[in-house]
Amino acid sequence: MIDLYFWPTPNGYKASIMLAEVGLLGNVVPVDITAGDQFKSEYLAISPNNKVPAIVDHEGPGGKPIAMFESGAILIYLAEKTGQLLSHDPVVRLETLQWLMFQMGGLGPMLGQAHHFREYAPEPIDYAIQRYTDEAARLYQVLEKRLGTVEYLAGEYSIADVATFPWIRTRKLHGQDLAEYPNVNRWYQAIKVRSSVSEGLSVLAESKQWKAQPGTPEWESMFSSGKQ
Ligand SMILES: N[C@@H](CCC(=O)N[C@@H](CS)C(=O)NCC(=O)O)C(=O)O
Repeated sequence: MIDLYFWPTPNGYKASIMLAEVGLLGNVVPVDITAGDQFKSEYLAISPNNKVPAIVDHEGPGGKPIAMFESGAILIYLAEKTGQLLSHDPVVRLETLQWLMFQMGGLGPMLGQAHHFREYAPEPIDYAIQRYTDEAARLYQVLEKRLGTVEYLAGEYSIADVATFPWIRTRKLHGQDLAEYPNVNRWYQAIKVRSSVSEGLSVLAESKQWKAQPGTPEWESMFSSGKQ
């Protein structure tokens, strides 16, 4: 049994989609990041960086419980545990890990900044909006070029796609339009129709309409510094 500590956000969906893909989606523990749940000591014991997602696998390595944070590590863990979505072919495996790291180290953080400065900053800062929207467009072009040569990021469907898909879903928030990226659009539509993806996206659907406007307690919970 695996507990998923979750809130419906792009990083959260990586874990819920992956658990659905490998048939292990079960107990979901809501971590309401708009209410400050991520700073509670019992959650920090599992996820010391106060972010979602996290998992606790009660049957981890050696049959012992293990807690995991960082979505990329969670995806690798679940892929290795189940033998799914991370090829045993050494070259495909390395392709998968490269594109997973591209998502973790580049696409996610930069799109997150674009989203932040476009939607959440207390006052508009033109330089930041321009910089991160341009960087989002540049990263989309990297994906566009790659997906013009392969069906999925590592050639076959893998954890690299699971990590990337939820961020492309929120493209309007970082100022991008799939009409400008036909290869990304083809890839996106192919993943969107997977039943496991729908299952992963349905987790805590009732909590999805959260808002975090500046000046609200929700915004404070997510963006004020020095919380820990
Ligand atoms: N590198 C982390 C990033 C996770 C992350 O940024 N999660 C956001 C939601 S998408 C969060 O929990 N924010 C709450 C906060 O920062 O207090 C991962 O990939 O797991």
